Amino acid sequence: MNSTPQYDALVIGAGINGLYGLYKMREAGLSVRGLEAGSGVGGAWYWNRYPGARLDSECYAYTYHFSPELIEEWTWDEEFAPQAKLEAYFNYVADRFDLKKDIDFDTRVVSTVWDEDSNLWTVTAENGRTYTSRNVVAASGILAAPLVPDYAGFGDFKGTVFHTSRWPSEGVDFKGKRVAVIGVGSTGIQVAQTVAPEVAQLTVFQRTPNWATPLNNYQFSDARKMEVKEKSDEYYALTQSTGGCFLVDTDSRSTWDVTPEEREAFFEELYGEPGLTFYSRGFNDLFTDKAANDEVCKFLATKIKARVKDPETARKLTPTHGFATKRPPLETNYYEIYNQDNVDLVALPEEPIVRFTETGIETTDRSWDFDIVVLATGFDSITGSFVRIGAQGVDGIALSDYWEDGPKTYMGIFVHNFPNFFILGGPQGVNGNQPRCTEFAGDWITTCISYLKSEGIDRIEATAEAESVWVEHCNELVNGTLLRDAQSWLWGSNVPGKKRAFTMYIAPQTVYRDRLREIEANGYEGTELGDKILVS
Ligand code: NA7
Repeated sequence: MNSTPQYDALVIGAGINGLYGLYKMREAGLSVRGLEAGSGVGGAWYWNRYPGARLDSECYAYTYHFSPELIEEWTWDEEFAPQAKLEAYFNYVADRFDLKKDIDFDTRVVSTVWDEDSNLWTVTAENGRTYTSRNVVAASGILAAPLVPDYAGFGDFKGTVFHTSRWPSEGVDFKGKRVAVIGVGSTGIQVAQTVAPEVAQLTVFQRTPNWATPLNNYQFSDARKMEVKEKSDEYYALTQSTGGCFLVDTDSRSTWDVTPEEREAFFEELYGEPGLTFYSRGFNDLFTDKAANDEVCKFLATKIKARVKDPETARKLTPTHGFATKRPPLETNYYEIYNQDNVDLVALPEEPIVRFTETGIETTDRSWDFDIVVLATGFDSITGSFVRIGAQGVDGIALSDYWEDGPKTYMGIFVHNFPNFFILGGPQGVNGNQPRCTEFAGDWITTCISYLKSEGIDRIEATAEAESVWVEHCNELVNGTLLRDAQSWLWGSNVPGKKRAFTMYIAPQTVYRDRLREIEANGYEGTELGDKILVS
């Protein structure tokens, strides 16, 4: 193979992470091309256009901080932006920095093959386009590979079925329709609470109830619109100081440092605050002390009982797992929809789906006719989209096989056996408020690739030892918390047949960033740097 690549780097994915990576690498003078399966930019905010799709992190703390001009020019209207506003934002960014000319859209990568002789990747898309590159930056997203359950009779249903992350851009008319929503994660809850007022009948199929807390969104006054721009540096500094890159951090007190009355008052205060505050500003033992976590659950169970009139429905809606051991959804009047006569809840563990029929769905106890079935069933999370790009590393080893027992990475960026393959926003690395976490990782990867190029080094690979130490560290961290017993997509337990393995790094991002700085300062310790000279 000719060892002169077309590109220094190919960035797979033009979502939040990929767009940023592309921008940074181009600014650094690298030749770089973006490959995107969709027809537009925005990633999650391009694909997830279902009714009610909305951010649950504060938008001004979630989006990019790299350009003061961008912050000045763009105006947020409310605390938690809806999908259309976010898609518009990412288009604005892409146009403002002229990124689209460097992206191939409608280009779903299906094969990414390493050649050991030339130290190059050959990347092939479903549409037949082929590229060669010295480096691949996989930014395909942790919630990007949709999970569609395999129900008996699924193909017989004559109504319309949509997975929430493959939503038609022209929208769907729910008015007066008989609708099923399967799944009650963040997405299912957003869909159900949004369509409930207009449908003829809504039936929500729930496998596991979740602890949803109020989003408490609010519209910005003109003064507030200006304030979020003016304070952007202050907000940014906050996101860089907290564990999850959110605006708030864990309370310094334990649950037991306060009286029961003070505790109740604190929970009540958090319940009235916007967004993920309830868990990101909770007591410091929320994730380590079961009894402490139980106190939160008791408080939230009381709220469900108070908001849902039918005690049996309230019981079904009340989870048994610890608060935030699964990612907690945010809601707006979600619990109240069950007080409507035309809304039903089906608890699947008590009444499983038997089959789809031509006209609807049958459970063990009942059957319904539906016009529309919404699959809010989530994703082959964290690893799914990375495996689906068909990466084959040294000696043709497939990433899907290498990760069969769970993801193995060094710092969530490198994978042993996969030289010059960088993950931006994947397993075992960045975790929390994604854009704010990945900005640092994107800068770091850009510096690394630029360094390799300037030094004429054409190969970098994590050592097996560094990788196994990191994987072990990630596992140790989770084993010290209540997350260790969770049934959640963080463990892959939502995907039938997927081996249970923890996929994330859960120490504070401040610690993560320090470690990356250290690795860079020590000449990329934990990796082997090749000594071949680049052919120019
Ligand atoms: P989630 O959070 O994975 O939620 C998916 C939901 O679908 C969840 O309630 C699942 O139940 C349910 N599910 C999955 N498979 C089935 C089958 N076969 N039958 C019935 N129910 C099923 O995905 P979301 O899209 O809601 O949210 C993803 C993230 O996006 C979210 O956390 C935020 O970070 C934003 P389970 O709980 O697995 O029993």
